[in-house]
Amino acid sequence: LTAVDRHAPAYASRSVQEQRLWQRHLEIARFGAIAPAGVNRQALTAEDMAARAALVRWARARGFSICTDHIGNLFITLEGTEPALAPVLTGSHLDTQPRGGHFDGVFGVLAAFEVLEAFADLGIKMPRSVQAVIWTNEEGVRFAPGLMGSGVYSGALSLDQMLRVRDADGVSVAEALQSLSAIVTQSESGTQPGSPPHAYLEAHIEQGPILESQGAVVGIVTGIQGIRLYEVCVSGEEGHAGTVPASARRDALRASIHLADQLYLSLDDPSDTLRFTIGRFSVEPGGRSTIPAAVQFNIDLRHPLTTVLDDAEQRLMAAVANAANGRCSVAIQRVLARDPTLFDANIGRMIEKSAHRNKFAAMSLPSGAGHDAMMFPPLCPTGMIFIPCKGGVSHSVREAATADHMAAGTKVLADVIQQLASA
Ligand code: HGY
Ligand code: MN
Ligand code: MN
Repeated sequence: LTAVDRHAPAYASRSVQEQRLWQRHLEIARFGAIAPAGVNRQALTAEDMAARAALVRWARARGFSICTDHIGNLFITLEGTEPALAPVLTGSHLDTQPRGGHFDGVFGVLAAFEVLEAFADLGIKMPRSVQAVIWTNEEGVRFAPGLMGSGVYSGALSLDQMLRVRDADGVSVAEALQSLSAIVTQSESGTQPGSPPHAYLEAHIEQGPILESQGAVVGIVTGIQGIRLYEVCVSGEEGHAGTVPASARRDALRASIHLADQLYLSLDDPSDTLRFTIGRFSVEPGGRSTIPAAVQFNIDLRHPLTTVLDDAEQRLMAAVANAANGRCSVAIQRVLARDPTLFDANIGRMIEKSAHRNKFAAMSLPSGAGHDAMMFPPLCPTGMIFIPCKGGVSHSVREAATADHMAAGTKVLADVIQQLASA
């Protein structure tokens, strides 16, 4: 085949191997697997490191170069013929929710790696390097906030501040990162070239029911709704459950339940488009006969419009200020705020054309879920490719997707990347 043929847009997609992709998926699924289904592979734990180590082994076997940056993002590179050109980045995350599924994040990482393998199998060399990326701590379960690795990479979050974040056992991100050096030797690690990528693409399961209900295989993602994450701390005073009268109690749990109830009421949205979630609610010291001294809980707020998020934030802050007038003190910290993001229309068209060429039913849709991709529109043209997941279920052990849909999403990813890296 001539060089032109090799760069024929449909060329790369023909060399994506569904079975290889599915086998790698089954291998990664072992790291952090929980019985009888699902996975718990939280950021920078031994399970996360084991999954990263598998990717590094596979990358070394293919002769791809590997490096990390100071927040532990892992970059696997297929060198281009003109290394001075900004690379095309594609990837996602390996960390999961505590009772997560085997596809959220993983599919995007494995699709990115399969694309590198497909190019390498055919000896395709494009001007731009292509980097498959594993972003650190997208989920924000062990360490808050999520989107940490991509947030630091894109400059939206401070590296120093994130390195100091501690988990529930007091382990910092910096300490947890130390075990990464056993996987990627020092010579391979180091910060990435400062220049922004030429483009960023992410393949992901939809985590919603639209594609499946419409019979579509490929989702052309138009953008992601805005997201704001907060941490709330209510402080009271511990005491003996049997001796302290109600009139003298500073019961942090009672104050927190009242505040949470006020938040559910004031953030109720008749149009059901505002998404308000409290996912974690921890009580200290946690003795059955001790009056709670402190309660920590998170707030996850999302909506397609910034004006609605601003208004909701005002209502949220008013409820917190009102609760702070009680016997307990209340502190709230906004740990992440990302406006609604729009993806690149040109990349959207490339995704649509590839799906059409490969005869995959495709449709455009917005993303309700957050992704590392939301960090990139300020830096470079950005796009996402969705595939369906069963019943739209995600962040659950019931999450499921199929090998043929994974291969379809990966073929489209390969096509679009080949065009972007050849430009
Ligand atoms: O929370 C999210 O939207 C992402 O799945 N972590
Ligand atoms: Mn995800
Ligand atoms: Mn997720």
